Amino acid sequence: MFLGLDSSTQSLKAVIIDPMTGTIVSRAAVQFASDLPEYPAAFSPSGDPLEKHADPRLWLAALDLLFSRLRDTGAPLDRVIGIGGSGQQHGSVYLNADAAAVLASLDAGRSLVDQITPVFSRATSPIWMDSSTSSQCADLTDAIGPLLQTNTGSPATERFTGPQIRKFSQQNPSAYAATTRIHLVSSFMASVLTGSHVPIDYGDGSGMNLLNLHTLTWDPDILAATAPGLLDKLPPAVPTHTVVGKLSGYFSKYGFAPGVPVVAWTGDNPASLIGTGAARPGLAVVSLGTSDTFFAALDPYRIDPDGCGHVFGNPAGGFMCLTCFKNGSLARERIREEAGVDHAFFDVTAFELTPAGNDGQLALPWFEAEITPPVLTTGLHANFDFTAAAPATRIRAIVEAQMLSMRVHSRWIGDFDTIRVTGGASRSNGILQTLANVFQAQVETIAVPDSAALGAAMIAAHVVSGHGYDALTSAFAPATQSYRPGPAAAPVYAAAMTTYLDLENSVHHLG
Ligand code: XUL
Repeated sequence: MFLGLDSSTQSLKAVIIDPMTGTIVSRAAVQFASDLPEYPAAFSPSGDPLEKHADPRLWLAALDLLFSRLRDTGAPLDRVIGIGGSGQQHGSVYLNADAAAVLASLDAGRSLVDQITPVFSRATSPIWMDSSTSSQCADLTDAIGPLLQTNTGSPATERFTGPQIRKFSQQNPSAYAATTRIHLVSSFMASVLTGSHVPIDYGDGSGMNLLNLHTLTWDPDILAATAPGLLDKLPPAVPTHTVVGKLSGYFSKYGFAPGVPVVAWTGDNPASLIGTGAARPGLAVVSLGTSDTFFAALDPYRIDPDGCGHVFGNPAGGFMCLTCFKNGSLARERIREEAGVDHAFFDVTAFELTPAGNDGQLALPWFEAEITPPVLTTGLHANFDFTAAAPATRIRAIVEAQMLSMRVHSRWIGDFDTIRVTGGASRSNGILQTLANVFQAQVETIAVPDSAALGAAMIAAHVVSGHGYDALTSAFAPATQSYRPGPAAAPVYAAAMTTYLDLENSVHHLG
């Protein structure tokens, strides 16, 4: 059996799969807001609303809590023979010179938080929701020019780890100097599991603006422009298909067998590429989570001419492309709550009460600074009187604008006949039918909503025991429902696209 973990923005999830029987044996989750409210998951240490950090003790406490829940509910942890994982992308963890010794001698009688807290050289971890590094991005663009995007797959990007490291090194040079190891959330979690500093995989490493995707090594010129002495602080970069260590004896208390291999952790989106069965080019995936993302395997390597999309390593080899929309499910939830309606109304009824195209009424819910397109002016931007409109009209205006934005900003990747959808909002018939109509593509849902944790378990099964991805996909990620595009909707959304672009451009001007 194989364990997949996903340390995301709002939760830590576990999935245990048994490829011999094709069954999901156990699932468990720790919800950060309700289970561990003492450790904030997204806050601003300085008060700047563009800054978003997490308390890294959260991830340690969540790991102990998740494993104790799995043990207490009788999950067969003793039969796990490989562990994989994924983390929210771009977030970084800063450790001092004592970290290696502390990780290597974890005492099962004490908690991870107690033991590891003293080795953080930075008390907080910037996460992917942070957009406070515009000036560091400008520095990197000035220093490296277009080669930054050509080589790393992304232009200088606020939430990416390189600009975040630069900001830390400028604002707190002594704490930066005391930092001997900088991990991503993914490699940090894998380091805790193995009790040693482990490498960063290409999938998540490409979300740093530091990894040269042509050489698959840290780019010396970009590192030099980012922060002093950075190479010595970074773990090596390796393919995702690498066993990075064995499970630390600390975790025996939860019932694990000794020495279980731990496979390199990757980013949540690269893991979802595997977990949705989209490792090969041809299928696109829309993940409707805290952020909405659109991604697909990419062959050959190419970059977004508009500079909004990214290229990451594909865990199965080669590359994937991704476009990220920050205002995803949290924005939808806020609109639903403000409208005073339940999920059934939001997911279904609102779409029955309103026509496709919403009579041209669109609204962009950019309550947080948006990533795609990059807009720092927060707020709701509508082309009609939003507050006076009926709840159903407001809901369709938001969902259609989100889907049209996805269509516009993923055009560089190409057209797809089939899109697979994952994440919490993939339960909404209204959203799925709208997606099918806007893209004029078949939309499929899959059996498991937590596709990142599933993908991590599939990666572990592939690397440790040689299970093929095709067989794993048919067993664990079959399509369960499909939505066909309505041909009558094609001209409606072709016209809506123009209306959408007018709205987006008008907000950009506020910019
Ligand atoms: C991707 C991104 C987000 C996070 C969410 O670039 O920033 O999707 O990975 O966890």
